Formats: sequence, structure tokens, C-alpha cells
Amino acid sequence: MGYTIAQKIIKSHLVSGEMKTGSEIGLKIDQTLTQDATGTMAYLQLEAMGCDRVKTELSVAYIDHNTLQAGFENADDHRYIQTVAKKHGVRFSRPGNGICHQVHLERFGAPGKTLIGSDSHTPTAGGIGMLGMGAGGLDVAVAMGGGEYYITMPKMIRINLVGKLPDYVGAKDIILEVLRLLGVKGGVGAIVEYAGEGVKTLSVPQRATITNMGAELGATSSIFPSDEVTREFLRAEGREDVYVPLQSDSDAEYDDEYTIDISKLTPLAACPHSPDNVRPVSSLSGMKIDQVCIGSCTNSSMLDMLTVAAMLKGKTVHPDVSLSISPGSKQVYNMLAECGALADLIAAGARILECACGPCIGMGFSPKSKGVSLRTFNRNFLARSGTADAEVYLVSPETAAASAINGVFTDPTTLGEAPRVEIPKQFTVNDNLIEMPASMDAADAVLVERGPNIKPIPKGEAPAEDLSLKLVLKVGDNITTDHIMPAGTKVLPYRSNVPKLSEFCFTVCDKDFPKRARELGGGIILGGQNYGQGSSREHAALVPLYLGIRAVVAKSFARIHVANLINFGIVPLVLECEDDYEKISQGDDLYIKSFRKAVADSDSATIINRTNGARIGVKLNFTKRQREILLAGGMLNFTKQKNS
Ligand code: MIC
Ligand code: SF4
Repeated sequence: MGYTIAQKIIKSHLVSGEMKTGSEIGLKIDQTLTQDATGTMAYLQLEAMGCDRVKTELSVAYIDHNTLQAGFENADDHRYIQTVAKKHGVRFSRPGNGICHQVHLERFGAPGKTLIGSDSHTPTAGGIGMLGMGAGGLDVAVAMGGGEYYITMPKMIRINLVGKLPDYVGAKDIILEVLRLLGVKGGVGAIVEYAGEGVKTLSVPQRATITNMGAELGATSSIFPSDEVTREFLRAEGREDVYVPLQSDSDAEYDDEYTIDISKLTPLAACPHSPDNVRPVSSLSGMKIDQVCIGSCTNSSMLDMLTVAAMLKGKTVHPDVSLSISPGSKQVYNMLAECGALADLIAAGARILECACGPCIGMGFSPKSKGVSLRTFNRNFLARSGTADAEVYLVSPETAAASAINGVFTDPTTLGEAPRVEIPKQFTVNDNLIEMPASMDAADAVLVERGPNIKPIPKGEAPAEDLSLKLVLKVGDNITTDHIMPAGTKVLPYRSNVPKLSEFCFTVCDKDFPKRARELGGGIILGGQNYGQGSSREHAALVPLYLGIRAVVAKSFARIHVANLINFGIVPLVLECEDDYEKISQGDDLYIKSFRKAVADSDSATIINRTNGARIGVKLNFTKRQREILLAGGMLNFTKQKNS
């Protein structure tokens, strides 16, 4: 039997385990990336593990999330990351150089290689035929130290693309269609591969829009073949030398297969508050809008920006609409300036932001109360924009630009002839904002600067003999990491300060949660399906740990989050029978006899609800490695014990 693209990359990077769907495998990681909102923790952990020099082929530290610098906190973190990167052999992408995924695609991504990043949208690299996966900072630190990255061997989903996109329909509409088909849980435990004739019609940035938002399917990764289009992109970046062709074998087997005729697609929008709540733009036409934001790692390439500039040229943004544009990288920004398209955007009245995550992570540009905001981003989770009652719709740059001009939701296909946009054959390459690390000899002399915002990482604890704790919070299905640990201007500056962050934990769902958890000295959380979807932020585990959470019970968990819980010694327990969710209420006294023993060697345990007498079965489906980590009270303790 032949191999899929992903299986080929996995096979050539397999260090441990068997390539059997559902079993744990350990992979050699060629490249890593971090960003500043997760990076401080990752490097603190690298230091705590005693690793002097990274062992990967390439590791890059980006500054792109926390660039507002409303106080000293972000700037402190930037300087810490800059100095720690220099000392440990990591390249540093300075603030102003762009969004990690966009820059990585442009300057470092390579077909056939593996990449993990402390950001859930790391699969963007799949647009160039690279196996990119999002991970918690601790897993990235381990990979930087030369350790394997463990995943569950994914199943393979193939999506055949047929035809060619019509005018005004973008790559974003393809991935929105996939989200409509599969839903936010549809990719869990899977790698999504794109194939078929339609693939050839899509440029690398378009492919990257699709693989980027594969994160919203819950997929482990998404990937395109590496072909002549890939080679052309790499040539334009002056990096043709890293090109290798990569296709699936004709007899490769897939677990699921879908076909999308992209020539029949119409503009789509993901409606509040979930990326899979997809409807045709035509059904929303005429709805009054207040804001449009164009950018983010999903839609900020030269192609996206040129398309928007061509649509805005000679027009004025509607008086009731505020339009922000953030190009994805300095390269894109520079080229927009060089070709004059930037002038068209400015003239139309767009508010041009720096090339960073910006409004996507709630760093400014929050909509007005009950505001309707159209965004070319990838997530429209409740309150992520910074305005709790805002209605955020995820759309393509084409729909965004058309609507910004008209002041109402506008289907761009109604606008007449589409502008023809050509991306340059050669990109402007200037890596002057990427700082090289110190040489081995000079590394000792580099002083790592730690500002007062950087606080120690909370320590995990080994599981108690018997677990006896209260249910401190009960939440529903599809709880995102933005619910658990919100972001935005007020919170993000404290990503290196867990005690301060804890004041915001779960406040989107229940503003009293931090106080209650503190008063009770911690407890257990109960969730529904897909608990912890969204971001890779390990703060969604670290902060509950700090508040004394020892276990989370749920109907099911999202991949990266469950790994983060285990890494920090919080035991994830899966309900054997989903209906038992009803048998536990907030405030109940829960008891698991011989809890520690169950973590050590049992696949199941029974929670006794001492408040109502119910007995609830839970599964502990852990590998031997995961049990050892949990018993040690988390990965850092585990690594220390192993090394002592
Ligand atoms: C996001 O899009 O939610 C983020 C911010 O990029 C996160 C990382 C973080 O929380 O720092 C992600 O996607 O992993
Ligand atoms: Fe940044 Fe938004 Fe992309 Fe996350 S999804 S990396 S916040 S641009």
C-alpha cells in the first residue's frame, strides 16, 4: 500500500511508535517556532530543562502578538525573548517583521520537513508541503532540546478539489466550505490532505489560507502537495534550493474522502460565534455592518492585500464603517509600498496597522457595543474581539472589501467584473529584521534580561492518593481556550505572569470563577464535547493549575489542550457515558478512590458524587509515557526526575 503525503513525512521522521492510526508516535522535529504570547513560557521551560543550545535544524522566535506595549510588560517580554533566543541558538524575528506563520511560510518553510510551533495555526506551513503542527510551549521547548514530539497517529482525510475558483470567490471560501461540511470537531485526530486538479489552480498563499484554518477543524494538521506552484513560490522567495516534490502515492489509502467543486462555490461567512456556523454571504446581504478587519495569519498575503487594494482603489470606505488592514509581514508591507497599492488603501480611508496579529487577538480595534464586525480572520469565538456583545463574521478579503465600501454585508460576486491581480514573480527579500543567534563561543557572554513581569512557572503536583474535591465549574460543549484563558489588551500583557493572569481565568463564562476556585483551594472542572478547542496556549492549563484544578472531566477533549493538561499534571478524565454529564452539578463533592493508582495503571475509574450518591465512570486512556508524566506532576518534574 502506498503512502499519503503526511504519512511520507511521518515515516521519514518517526523516532518511536508504530504508524497505526490511534497509537502514539514520537516524531523528530526539524524546525520550531514560537510567538511572544506563548514564547516567554516556552523559553522559561527550555531554561528550566537545562538546555543550553537548541538542537533543531532551525528555531525561530517571533514577536507578533503583544505589540501594543501599553505598559512595560510586553516590552519586557520582547527583550527577554530576544536575549534568551540569542543565547540558546534561536533566530529572532523582531517586532515589525510580521506574523509568525506568514513570515515562516515566506522565509523558512520547506516541503517535506516537520515544524511545531507554540501556536495552533502552525499548520499554515502545510501550504508549502510541510508538516506543521501546533503544540504547547513545553512541547516546543522539548523539541528545541532535541526531544521527540508525540502525537496520536492521525487518520487521513482527503479533500479533492475540482475546478477553478470563480471571480470574487477566494481560498477562504474553500476552507469555510470545508468547515461547513466537517464542523469544528470534524478534523479531530486527522490530517487533512488536499488533492485533485483544483490544487494546481491555487497559489501557495491561497493554500496556506486553507491549511491555516484547518486548525478550526480540530485537525492535527492540513497539507497540500509540493508541486510546480510550490517551486515557483520558493523561487520568488529566492529559496528554490529547499524545493522537493511531494505527492501522495496513487494507491495511498484515506479514511475519509470528500470532493468539492470549487467552481461552484459562492462567497461564505462564518456567523457568530463559531467558525463552522457557515452561511452564504448572499443570505446575509444588506445587513448593516460597523467594522471590517483585514489581515491575520489567514488572509494577509500579497495576493490578499493586492485584491483588497484593487477593490478599494478610487473608492471611500463607507462612513459608518471602520476598516483596519494589517499586512501579514514586512515583506508584504514593503511590496505594497513599492507597487503603490498601499497608497490606494490609504486613499480609500483604511486604517493601516502594523504587520502583527492585532485585532485578531483582541489587541485593539474592538467593535462598538453590539457591533457587527466582518473579519478575514480564523476565529470568531465569543468576546475574542474584546467586545463581549459584538457579532463577528469570518469572511474572505473579497467579501470584506466589498462590504467595507457599501456599509452592508455585500456579496462581491454582485459587483461586476473582478479586478485582475498579479503577484510579483520575484518578492522583495530583506531579512534585516531577523536576528541571528550568538555563536557557541559568544553565547556565554549573552545576558538574558528578565523584567519584573516575568514570574516563575507554577509547579505541578503528583496526583493525590484518593481525590476528594468539589466541582468548581460546570461548562458546556466546545469550550475554547479563549473561554478558559481570554486574551486581549487587558490580559495578554500578563502571559508571563500566571498569578496576575489567574484573575481572568474563565471569566467569560463565570466572572466569579477565580475567586471561587481560590476560596475552595481548587477543585475539578466539568466540560462537554471538544473541551479546550482553539489556541495552543498552555496558559489554559497553567492558570487552572495555579488555581488548584487537579482534574478536568469532559465528554471529549481537543488535541493540543489535552496534551497541555497532561504536561502540567492536570488529569483529563473522559466520561464513559455522556449522559452522566447531567449527574454532576457545580458545587458537588466528588471522590475518586485510589486516584493515584488509577492514573498509574488503570483505564477506568469511578467518580462518586457524594452530594447525590451517583456513580460516574470515567476513562483514563493514557500511554505509559503520559502516565509517567502525570504521576510526576507534569513534564518539568518528569524531565528533572529523569535527568537526576
Ligand atoms: C490564537 O489565535 O488564539 C493565538 C493567540 O494565536 C493562540 C496562541 C496564544 O494564545 O498565544 C493560538 O492560536 O495558539
Ligand atoms: Fe495571530 Fe490571529 Fe493568527 Fe493567532 S490566529 S497567530 S492571533 S493572526
